[in-house]
Amino acid sequence: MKMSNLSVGLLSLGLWVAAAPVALAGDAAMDPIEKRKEIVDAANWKAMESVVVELKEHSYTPEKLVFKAGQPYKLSMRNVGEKKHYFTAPEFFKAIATRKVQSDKDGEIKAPYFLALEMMPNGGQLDLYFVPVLKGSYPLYCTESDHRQQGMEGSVVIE
Ligand SMILES: [Cu+2]
Repeated sequence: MKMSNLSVGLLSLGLWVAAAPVALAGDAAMDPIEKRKEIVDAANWKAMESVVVELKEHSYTPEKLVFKAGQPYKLSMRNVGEKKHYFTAPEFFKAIATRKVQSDKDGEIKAPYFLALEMMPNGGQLDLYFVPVLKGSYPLYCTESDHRQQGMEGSVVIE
């Protein structure tokens, strides 16, 4: 009885070890939320780097954001324009472990991931705290009105 339990235990362990590298290399959308929480909890937030992106009619500055996988970041998104603007980047949001989004005045939201963030005109700002996980280049665009057609798009790269 004990031998058989041991065998089953070793077999399970063997399967888990074999499966782990596959899971790490897997698709972002398939990563369990618990894994993202572990990444956020394990990150050294004292070594966090701050990056600012400004939104206005009709552009992102800079239009290409580059982050290093595994490095914790605060990305401050500032709307310096006179219309509202979106930071829409669903594939990027799926490729990161999100800690929270914070507004200095209004509080913070903790969620496993976002699809789009909207900043109000004339100084609206949201800060995204995250750890980049999956390397790649992801599209960024504004879903407000015809802004994307007017050229309001960019990219977010994790390297
Ligand atoms: Cu816009």
